[in-house]
Amino acid sequence: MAENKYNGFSTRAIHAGEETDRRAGSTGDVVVPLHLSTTFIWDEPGRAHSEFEYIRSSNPTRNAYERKLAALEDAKYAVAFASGLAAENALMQAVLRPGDHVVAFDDLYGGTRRLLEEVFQGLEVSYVDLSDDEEFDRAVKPNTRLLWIESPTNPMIKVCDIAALARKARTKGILTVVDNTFLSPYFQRPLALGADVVVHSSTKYIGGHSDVLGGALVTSDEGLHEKIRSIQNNAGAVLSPFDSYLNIRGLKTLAVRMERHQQNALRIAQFLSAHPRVARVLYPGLPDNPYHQVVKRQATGFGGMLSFELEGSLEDAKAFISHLRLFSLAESLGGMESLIELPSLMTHVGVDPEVRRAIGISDTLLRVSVGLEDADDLIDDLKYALGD
Ligand code: P1T
Repeated sequence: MAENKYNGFSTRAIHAGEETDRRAGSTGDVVVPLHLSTTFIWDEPGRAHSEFEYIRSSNPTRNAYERKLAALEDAKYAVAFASGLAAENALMQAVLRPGDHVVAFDDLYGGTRRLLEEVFQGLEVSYVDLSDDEEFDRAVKPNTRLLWIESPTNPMIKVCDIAALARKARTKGILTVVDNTFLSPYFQRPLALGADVVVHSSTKYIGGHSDVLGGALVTSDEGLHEKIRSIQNNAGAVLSPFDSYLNIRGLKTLAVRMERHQQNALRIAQFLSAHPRVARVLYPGLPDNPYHQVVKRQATGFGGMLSFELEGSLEDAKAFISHLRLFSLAESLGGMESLIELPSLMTHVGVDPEVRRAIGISDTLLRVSVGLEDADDLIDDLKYALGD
């Protein structure tokens, strides 16, 4: 299903999945059209006119988006869902049964934890620091079915050795899933590192403009793909045609956006590292970051997400935020505009305070989604809010 005839990432991002129909009588669209029809005619009962019957099962715009995303992850199949969590939910339904055990990175998006704990009751979940892959060996049990990785993690920007973990999991018959939201397929392709499935919240870098909610599951495992496709169709959390259209549009500029996100993030990380009011900066692009080498090995870039800890108290962190003029205080990430948030009171407020503390999410930890503005303006804004 994925088209492999183009080698370069941007060439594939722009062309894969939506070749122009040059047959006589076709309109010759250069851009895949937005198909809104919910239903399609049949020539006679039992004989549909085309491969399309009903929008939930299949839609030309969504199919084109799925083909493009699969091509970018070097995968055979991609399935597009209405949100990242809808995609995660479908994957859990496809592979997990009550009594199964999951090993997950201890630092995960809060919503993923809620799904594992509150929606899928009857699971056993061990949250461990997978940046040390021996923690995985210690956590595995006879009933372990799934290894759930985010790398880098949200919000502590920790990294694990995906290939080493996937190899260990495979020898034990455990499926490896990697949430690739933070680096996107431009910087990291987990299937090539041995993972079985990739999860995306396409709400972030894939959409890229903070205006479309979506998620996806990407795999080259045909059996798993069939199960996921069946759940998508039967449970119904599909991505709409318009949102598919927007994601196609987003993917075309992914490479140039990710490069600029990264350039800006590095400038900001360097600035913050040298500032006396900043206790520590978590960004693997800094050469002294503990994950710098592993990211260099398994990815082609460090991305646009960073976190940092201010010296002082929660009140100091709130005062700092209140003086920012360019960074918006908001959840989510991956859009054009720079965002900042306080995980302990925002994205991760639902995580048990004890667990938060153990992971390192302190009251003054700030997470930044570095946008595409001019780095000098972003740094000026930080300087002002830091009181320089
Ligand atoms: O919001 P949704 O599209 O359902 O995706 C959930 C999700 C999954 N995985 C990761 C790594 C995520 O960061 C998210 C959503 N995260 C935020 C909204 C946030 O501010 O971190």
